Amino acid sequence: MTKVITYGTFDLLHYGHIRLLERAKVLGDYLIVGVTADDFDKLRGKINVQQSLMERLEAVRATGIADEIIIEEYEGQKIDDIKRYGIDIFTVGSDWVGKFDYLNEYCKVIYLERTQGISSSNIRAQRHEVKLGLVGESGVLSKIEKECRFVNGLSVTAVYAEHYYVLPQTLQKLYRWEQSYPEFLDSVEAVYIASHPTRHYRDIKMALERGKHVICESPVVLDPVQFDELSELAVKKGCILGDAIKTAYSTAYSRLLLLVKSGRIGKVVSVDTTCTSLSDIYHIPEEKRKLIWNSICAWGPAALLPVFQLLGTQYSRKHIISSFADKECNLDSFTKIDFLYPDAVASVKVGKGIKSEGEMIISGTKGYIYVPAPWWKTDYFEIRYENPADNKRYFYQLDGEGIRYEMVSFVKSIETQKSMSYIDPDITKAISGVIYDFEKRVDMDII
Ligand code: C2G
Repeated sequence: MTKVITYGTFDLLHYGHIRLLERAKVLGDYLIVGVTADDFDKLRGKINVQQSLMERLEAVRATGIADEIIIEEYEGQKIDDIKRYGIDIFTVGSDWVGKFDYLNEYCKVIYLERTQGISSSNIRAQRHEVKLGLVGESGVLSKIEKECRFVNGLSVTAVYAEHYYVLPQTLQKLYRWEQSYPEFLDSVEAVYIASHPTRHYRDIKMALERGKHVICESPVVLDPVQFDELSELAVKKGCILGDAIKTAYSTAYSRLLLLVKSGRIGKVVSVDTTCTSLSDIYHIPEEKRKLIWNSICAWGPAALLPVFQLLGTQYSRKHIISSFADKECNLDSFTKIDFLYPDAVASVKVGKGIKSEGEMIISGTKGYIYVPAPWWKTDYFEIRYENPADNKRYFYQLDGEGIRYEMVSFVKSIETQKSMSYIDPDITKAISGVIYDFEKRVDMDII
């Protein structure tokens, strides 16, 4: 019996795929089809895959062509599979000519002519393109605009800023100075809000009232009551309201969470995170202080995310300790927050007026996870045990700091009308609650 194997993503299965499978089948007597797992596709740069692994598996199975279907999950799996299944022929479309010649060492390699005129990305590109507007003056907007170029189904068409002169150069061409915010909103279908946190509530509310989908830099709002109000408005309007903490969308970070939750380090007893970016926060001209994001807003959401995702938002007590560059403007140069849970503790340190080691350490009863600086945009982490020989290292490619994955998630939520799942709304609300208490000086000491 001649056994043939082929692999693919098979997203939005089309006749090009089916012709490939049919011709692969007649190369032998038994055809195995390897369908790529979501993470493996992400790792090899295919971030716009529209269908889930289950949907793609089902589509291939429904063709009735494959005798067996497996999942391709890691680099190098093809060699394992060829040996494990006793494969005689590996085949793939001619767009891969030369890429798999190394498999000739294990079996015969045949490249089949690719079917011209159809591809999953063409099908995806024919989908409706969501017109995205960028709001605010933050430098992150340049990264958003650049990363959106990798995202199918989304295009940045306009920018709105209260202070045109601070807009990054690359965005000024999208700025229409004569346009009011309502007129800007009417020209787009969705907005990415990165205005100053004190403006988020107003900017989000106006967008939702006009039926626009929203993803907003965290903290989404500075008062948890406002978050409840905006969440209800989003549901009423059938709009998405997403929290844009990029860390949540990085593969390494999300895999790290899964490993911790699966008990790999035992019970989590302590979560420690530090995020700093030293800037000259003490000499900012008076008139510009309102434009600056203070330390707790700039870094608090990222630093708090793992605490709330691993220990929950129902802490027993917290203690905020802050040092201020300008108390009246709420401009903290350094803030440390300690949390006490019934059976765990957490500590976050953030600062734009200090420099420290931006690492994360998650301590457990069997071992701990160490994420080196900058942990919040990491592609690497270690699980460490008492016996160093048991330590394990993990690397997951991270393109664009996680922003493109965040925007793919946003577009998918808009298309499916399912809320974004990476950050639980309760966590978004808890983050705004901590910042609310910071501003009201609740549970706080000042140094
Ligand atoms: N294909 C084709 N004609 C098309 C489109 C795709 O013959 N118009 C072939 C591809 O060459 C591939 C298979 O159909 O052999 C699946 O294509 P994709 O789903 O795009 O996946 P791809 O990443 O190309 O799969 O590691 C090998 C890769 O996984 C190959």
